[in-house]
Amino acid sequence: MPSPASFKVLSLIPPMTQLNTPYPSTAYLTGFLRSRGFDAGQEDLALATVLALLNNKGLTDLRDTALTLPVEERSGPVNFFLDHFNDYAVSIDPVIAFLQGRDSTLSHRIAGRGFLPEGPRFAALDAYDDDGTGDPIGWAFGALGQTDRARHLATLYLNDLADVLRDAVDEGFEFVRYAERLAASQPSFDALAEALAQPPNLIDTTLERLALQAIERHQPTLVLLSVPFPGSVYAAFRIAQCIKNAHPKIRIGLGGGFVNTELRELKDARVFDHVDFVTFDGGERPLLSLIEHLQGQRSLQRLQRTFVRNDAGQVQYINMQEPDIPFEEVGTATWDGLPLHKYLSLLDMLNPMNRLWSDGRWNKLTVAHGCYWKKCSFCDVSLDYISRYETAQASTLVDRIEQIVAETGQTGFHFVDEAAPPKALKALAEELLRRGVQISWWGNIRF
Ligand code: B12
Ligand code: SF4
Repeated sequence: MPSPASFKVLSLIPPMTQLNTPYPSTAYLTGFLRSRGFDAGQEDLALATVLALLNNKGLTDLRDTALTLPVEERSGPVNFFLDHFNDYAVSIDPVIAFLQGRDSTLSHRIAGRGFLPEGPRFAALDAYDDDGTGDPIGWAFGALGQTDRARHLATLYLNDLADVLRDAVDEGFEFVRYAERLAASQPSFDALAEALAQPPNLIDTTLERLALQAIERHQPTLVLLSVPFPGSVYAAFRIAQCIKNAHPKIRIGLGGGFVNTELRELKDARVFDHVDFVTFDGGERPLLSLIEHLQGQRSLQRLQRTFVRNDAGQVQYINMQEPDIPFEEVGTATWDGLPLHKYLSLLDMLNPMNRLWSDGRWNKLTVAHGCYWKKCSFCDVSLDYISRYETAQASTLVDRIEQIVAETGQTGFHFVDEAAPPKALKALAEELLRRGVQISWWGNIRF
């Protein structure tokens, strides 16, 4: 076993994933490492970046950037923002507080439609028939659904600002993905390398500042960058780049759903200009071995599912067979260190099912590891996160649930299994009933 002493791990969520609740990988890795006695911390740089851009000072910087654009290159959203800048400047901090659940009575003013500047995104409301009432969204919210109505309007307002960031700063910016095109279905590292060689824009400098502040706070030996989606790859590399420049001794690992799916044939050594290790699949086993290695207790050749750049400058895959950490023993995810009261409950689409994606701070948890079904013809069922189906006892799961509720004070759970496993869910439901644990939960089934 690696000695936990003086080894500090910092797990980071790069922009963008989602804004209403943290993506769970750092919570899983941090909970696991702490269960093994390590000093582990985590930060959500996706939320932090958005909050740093969307406040009075951030919008002033955005206006200054937008004003540098030649007049003929300013898009509709940019012109609207510049024309109504003062309305944005006074409303942004209250709107963020409202969406964070800190100022609920603001809903009256927002829903009254006199408070927010209504940019191009509000045109979507014209698509609905108001039946002569003058209220095009009355059908969705009725007379009393004022908080939800205000949340929807505030979301349109933020979407207008996201469009300004896209048009004035970076064409790849969106709230749930960032520069996705640079990583999605890219045959090579060229597009990313080229983008990373560009001078940093307003979003990059904000992200870099926040990343370096996180490093100062945590003083890590090892940084783990988790990239679940193509829309968080570019920012992960920007973070790695600035950490390497400022703190060349810090080791950096890259992993997560995108890596597990898209980087299995990794050949381009330039990736290792920015990160030191790329690992696949369930992070627990590779991470323990990696830490042992960095502490001088394990040779490089005895790592699991890890790509490195060897002394000859070539990409080398190392995978010494060793059993994975069973799902029963991965510990309980922890949200400690993440600013749970700062997430934004957005109401993007007027569809009761879709609102679950972006509204509310759900605790994310897996009921099992892998997929119980493994029969879809289009699916690569050889991947570990699908093929290795492992359950935990219902009592272990409910222990985890109780611990998470005690830690976060919140009782909503999103079960993020690839495909919700009916048998395990039934056992879980029975154990919840037996203990009288009151939670709300939802998950995804696959047709
Ligand atoms: C639940 C889920 C969703 C949900 C919730 C998303 C969310 N924001 O939380 C919904 C349905 C909304 C969704 C949407 C999308 N998803 Co999705 N989703 C999943 C799913 C099934 C589980 C994710 C999860 O929470 N896992 C639990 C966590 C704890 O696991 P994990 O992140 O993999 O972390 C573990 C390891 O990877 C590793 N690890 C992670 N980071 C690191 C870092 C280091 C350094 C190390 C050592 C290890 C490590 O350790 C962790 C613990 O073992 C995965 C498939 C899967 N089974 O993983 C797809 C998956 C992540 N999604 C995927 C995609 C593409 C998307 C979308 C982009 C689809 C789209 N085109 O819109 C969107 C993006 C949405 C967004 N911006 O939030 C892909 C990503 C891979 C790829 N092709 O790039 C996956 C892998 C599915 C697939 N095979 O296609 N998704
Ligand atoms: S349910 Fe999902 S993970 Fe399971 S086999 Fe089908 S596509 Fe693959």
